[in-house]
Amino acid sequence: MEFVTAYIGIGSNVGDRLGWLQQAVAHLSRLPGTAVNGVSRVYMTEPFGDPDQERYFNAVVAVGTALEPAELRARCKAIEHELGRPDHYQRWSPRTIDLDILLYGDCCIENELLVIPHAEMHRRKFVLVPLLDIANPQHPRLRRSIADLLKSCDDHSIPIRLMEKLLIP
Ligand code: PH2
Ligand code: MG
Ligand code: MG
Repeated sequence: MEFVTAYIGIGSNVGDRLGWLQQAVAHLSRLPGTAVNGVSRVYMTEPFGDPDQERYFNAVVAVGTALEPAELRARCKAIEHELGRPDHYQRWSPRTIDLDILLYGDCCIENELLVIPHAEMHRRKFVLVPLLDIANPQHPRLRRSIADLLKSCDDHSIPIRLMEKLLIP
């Protein structure tokens, strides 16, 4: 079986934010053909897009997976569903849990269902900062490292470190 390293951004700004992140990691670790190989620190971040809501807790998870990108995305959606998130959310609305595939190996995919690398990841400190905790991969479309993207990122918010490690229940 071929395993690919994928990075998944997780975020929550409703209810027990840390608890949702922990549950998301636990669910990811139970996916078939998938191992959690790294988890970033947890950060508290300003809500991007709509400042008038609770601050987010954000982290990034590295997985080694034999799941194809579309299957991994479907599994992430199922985890969101399992953790009480409704199917349809308005853009920028608060959320109990959000799982976004950021990178999937060196793959560049763009279709109606799936955009990998995540289209906005290079513009968001709440993604770049935790991702850099665990790895500094090359962005396969922009052909720049995560550290390099962070240097020129025009998001000037400052993610606040909350925890050194996300404890997996
Ligand atoms: N997710 C969003 C919109 N805005 N802001 C922060 N700080 N963190 C997020 O995870 C986030 C956001 C949509 O998914
Ligand atoms: Mg998101
Ligand atoms: Mg999402």
